[in-house]
Amino acid sequence: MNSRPYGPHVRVSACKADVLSGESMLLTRLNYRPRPKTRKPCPGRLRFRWRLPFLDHQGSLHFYTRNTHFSFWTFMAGKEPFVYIDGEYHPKGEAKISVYDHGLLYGDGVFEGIRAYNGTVFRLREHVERLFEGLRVIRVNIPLTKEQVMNAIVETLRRNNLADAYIRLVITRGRGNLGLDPRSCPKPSIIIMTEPVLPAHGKEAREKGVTAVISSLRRDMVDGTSHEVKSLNYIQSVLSKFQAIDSGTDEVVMLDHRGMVSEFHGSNLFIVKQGIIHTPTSAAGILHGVTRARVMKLAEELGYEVRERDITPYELMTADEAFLTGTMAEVVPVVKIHGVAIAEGKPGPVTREIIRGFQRIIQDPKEGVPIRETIAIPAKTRN
Ligand code: PXG
Repeated sequence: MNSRPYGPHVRVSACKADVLSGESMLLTRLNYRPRPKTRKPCPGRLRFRWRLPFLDHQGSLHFYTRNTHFSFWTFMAGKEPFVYIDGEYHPKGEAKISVYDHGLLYGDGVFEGIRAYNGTVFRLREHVERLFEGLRVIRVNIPLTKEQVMNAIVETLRRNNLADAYIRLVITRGRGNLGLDPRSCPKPSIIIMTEPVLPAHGKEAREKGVTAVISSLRRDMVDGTSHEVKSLNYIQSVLSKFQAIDSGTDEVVMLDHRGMVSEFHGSNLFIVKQGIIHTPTSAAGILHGVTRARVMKLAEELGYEVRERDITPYELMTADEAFLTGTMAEVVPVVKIHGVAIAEGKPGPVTREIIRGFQRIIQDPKEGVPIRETIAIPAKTRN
């Protein structure tokens, strides 16, 4: 489901990676078309050699230009989407950083993937907290407070006229020389990209469930560089994703160095056994998922017992239910692992209840920061 070949007339289903490639909605179910060719780049302005506008399956109008695709409202605003870089807003086609940036040269940086639903940035504070934790571990100091980072995100969404969006926040070590010594990089780069997301995104996966294979690559041992840091180095996850692609599954389960279940290549893992919900601990090298934390709380609110513990691949394959959680994926049932059907091989009742609860939560303005609001910057305490 997640692999989408280029080419005309390909029907592929919408899923979580659609917006991550910067080509969101180009490849969703109804609207795949090859991009039209334009003669000259004309950065920052719309170019008029397009194909005909088209409607998506939600009835929204979409356009293509050379570099990107526009929703109707962005088109009405007459601009390319803006990308925030170090306090400035650049049209997407001109948003560039140096090839000497250590984020590119060494994967030296951290990032966050965040969602906005219906005008509220879902759990924005939690994402920014995790980002700052990562920055502390990798020893990058940015000249912004958490509140200023949150304000930059909501301002980027406002400028791009987005209410339902995927937000990518990236902090890199910055420009340096070719050696890996971080001391050659005096100034980190702060980047915010946003893309529209269709409200019905991921519906099919939620309803039918997805399949997974177990990766032959293992999550690193837990030290400062384990997957607990959401760093710019995702090679392990990318190579594992190839294993899913090669075996025709949607997802891939990562084990830790002991062979215990860790997480998926880009989402956290839960199983249900005899009515109890289990999920691996951070000792298994998982990312402390923002969605994972909210789903654990939700499960408890719904009356379920949630246990964080080691899970063996055998326990995973013999679970009553399994599901994954992630910002883009939300909550998705996993119905087959390494060729073994999970129970009946279809989404189970607990998972479906969690999905319903989560769909409610994401529409709740109290679960995040409204885009129209500016985040108050706490007064400095004098001493
Ligand atoms: N584990 C890993 C390794 C992740 O990358 C999650 C868990 C879920 O965390 P949140 O905080 O989102 O609940 C992630 C985050 C993709 C993609 O294309 C996925 C993530 C990040 C970047 C890209 O699937 N997931």
